[in-house]
Amino acid sequence: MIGLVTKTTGNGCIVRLDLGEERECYIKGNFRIKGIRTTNPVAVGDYVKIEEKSDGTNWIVAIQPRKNYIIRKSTNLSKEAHILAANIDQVALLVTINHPSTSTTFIDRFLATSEAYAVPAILIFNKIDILSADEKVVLENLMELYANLHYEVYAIQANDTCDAYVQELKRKIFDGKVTLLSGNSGVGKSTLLNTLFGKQMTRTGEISSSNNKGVHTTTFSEMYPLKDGYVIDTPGIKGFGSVDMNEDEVDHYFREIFALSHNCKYDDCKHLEEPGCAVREAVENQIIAKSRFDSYLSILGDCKESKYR
Ligand SMILES: Nc1nc2c(ncn2[C@@H]2O[C@H](COP(=O)(O)OP(=O)(O)OP(=O)(O)O)[C@@H](O)[C@H]2O)c(=O)[nH]1
Ligand SMILES: [Mg+2]
Ligand SMILES: [Zn+2]
Repeated sequence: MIGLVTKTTGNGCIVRLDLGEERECYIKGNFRIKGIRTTNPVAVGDYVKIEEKSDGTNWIVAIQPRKNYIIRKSTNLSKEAHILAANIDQVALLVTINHPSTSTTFIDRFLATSEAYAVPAILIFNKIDILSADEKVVLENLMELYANLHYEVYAIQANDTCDAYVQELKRKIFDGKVTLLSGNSGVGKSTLLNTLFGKQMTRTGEISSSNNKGVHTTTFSEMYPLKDGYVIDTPGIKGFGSVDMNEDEVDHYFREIFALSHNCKYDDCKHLEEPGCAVREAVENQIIAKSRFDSYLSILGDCKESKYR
């Protein structure tokens, strides 16, 4: 039997069969990906072959080849990675200007990673109902910045069941696709999921008043079937470890930087100190946003660091 992994638990997973029947399965054997150590061999979104034993237990015996997968590297030096999900069509990144505040570095790292995986990203600004006047200006500027880079951008109130944009997401953007919801803890991923389904599918949590951050309410990825398509709720992430990017390919994943890099004097320009750098000139002339260039530099810095580690 072939089924779809919709949830991973401590030592097994839930597998959904063709007709919607769900079975709890154990994992048999070693399915690790060559070259990277992962904490979970089987991920939400995987298509797997299962076998039922005579004692009634179900076992995953094989994983179908993955179209793609998104990993999160652990921040310590162990180099272990966690597969957030497999076989996804698009990622929806939820961000908030405040309560909690999402940094532009985080947004840009996420977008760069999705470019590297060639998975389309949608940027959703949430909690627009609780923005101050100043924060609204920040919102407008950021929406304009990313829309100009040709990202699909939305501003929503996830806990409002009547929000027109939430309904649009449901009808036009999420239907017929496998969408991964991602973002920092507390930005409202689970809230959006509940609103999309019109009922409480999963638990949501408060924002800590002491540090203005989420409290990691969702702890495992889980996939929920829409009329046609799936939405995957994931635990909040702090950082999104870049895939192993080479120093000289980081600029490929920043659309506007890549476009201008062809005008740099040197083919292998990294846009640091090189003479005749069209990218730095564009930053100075505010054609490229300083925040984007800073994010580029921060990923480049990481590449250097891991090279000497
Ligand atoms: N005012 C306001 N509050 C919201 C909105 N969306 C979510 N919240 C609140 O924000 C808090 C956190 O929401 P969650 O949905 O649990 O956040 P999450 O992203 O799933 O967090 P983790 O599971 O920890 O990663 C809850 O108290 C929600 O009610 C919104 O649009 N406006
Ligand atoms: Mg959650
Ligand atoms: Zn350059």
